[in-house]
Amino acid sequence: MRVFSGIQPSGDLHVGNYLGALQQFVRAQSLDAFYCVVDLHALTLDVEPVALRERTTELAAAMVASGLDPERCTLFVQSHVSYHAQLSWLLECVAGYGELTRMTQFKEKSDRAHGVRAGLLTYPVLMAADILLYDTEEVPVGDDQRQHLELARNLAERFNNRYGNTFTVPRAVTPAAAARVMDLQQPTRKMSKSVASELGTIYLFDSPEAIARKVAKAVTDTDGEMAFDWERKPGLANLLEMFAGFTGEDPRAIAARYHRYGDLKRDLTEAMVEALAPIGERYRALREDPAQLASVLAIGAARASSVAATTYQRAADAIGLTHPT
Ligand code: AQP
Repeated sequence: MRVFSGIQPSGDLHVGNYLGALQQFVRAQSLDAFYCVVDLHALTLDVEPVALRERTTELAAAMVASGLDPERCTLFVQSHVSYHAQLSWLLECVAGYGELTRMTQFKEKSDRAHGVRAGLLTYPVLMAADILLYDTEEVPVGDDQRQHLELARNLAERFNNRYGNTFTVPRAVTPAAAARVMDLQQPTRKMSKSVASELGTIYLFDSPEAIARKVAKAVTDTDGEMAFDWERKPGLANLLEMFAGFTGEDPRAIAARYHRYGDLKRDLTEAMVEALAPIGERYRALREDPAQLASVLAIGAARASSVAATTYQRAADAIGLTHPT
């Protein structure tokens, strides 16, 4: 099964990224899985060059620390493989302006940005190129990326219909629990890297004390009824889903075991700390050997390039581009 997915170096990783994406990446890793630090995507928002470089390395280290084994899967940085930007242009000439302006993430992020960059509008097309370059069948993602996956499918089908069978049509795979982790202070808003919400976001490398404090202060409700109900009790449902994401249990079964919110919060903190502490330790060790990480990424880029070159050439030929002779 060919698998591809990526994460933007747009800020510190949080438990939403871990449960929605990273944990799935680790489960799906094989010699046929490609995982990518999508640094070009991070340029759609305001970011300092020094910070982008630093975050790119940090994110690659965090992906390895979370359990990705570069011997068992291909891990690389998007901009190290030039075919991503090249295929993106071909697909931009297949995508419609209207369908891009209708993307929910574009609407939300352009409302927040000061001066909207054209890349913010076209980045779902680059994401489609990322995926289609690897003849991807499955894309493990959080629920917020479903709409972008639908666009990738539509572009693949449109291209195939117009220019002949070129791309595999991919499908999104989301986890059973915690596919959309919400902000702990505003449980109707997605936990996000690029929106500052200190108390509402649990970062992958938060200390056990910080995790305990944030979970203890998480907004719930006042009736004290223990029930898994996103409509009536979004704060509690969010905690139960996170608990389920970390333990593999069903959120309803967890709710049935508890009577008091405080007990649930205490045990959720324990489950999180138990899962995240070893990741933090591995991360700190990896950061001490930047040369080793750079070599892993160079091997990954070479492997990814050889696959991407074939697909790109197929697409370029199909659309009518010529070769130098
Ligand atoms: N809150 C979340 N719950 C579950 N999954 C989530 N993901 C992101 N937020 C949550 C998943 O993490 C992966 C990383 O995607 P990305 O780096 O492209 O960022 P994003 O989807 O735009 O979300 P972020 O982390 O909040 O970043 P910003 O703030 O930069 O937009 C994806 O698989 C995503 O679904």
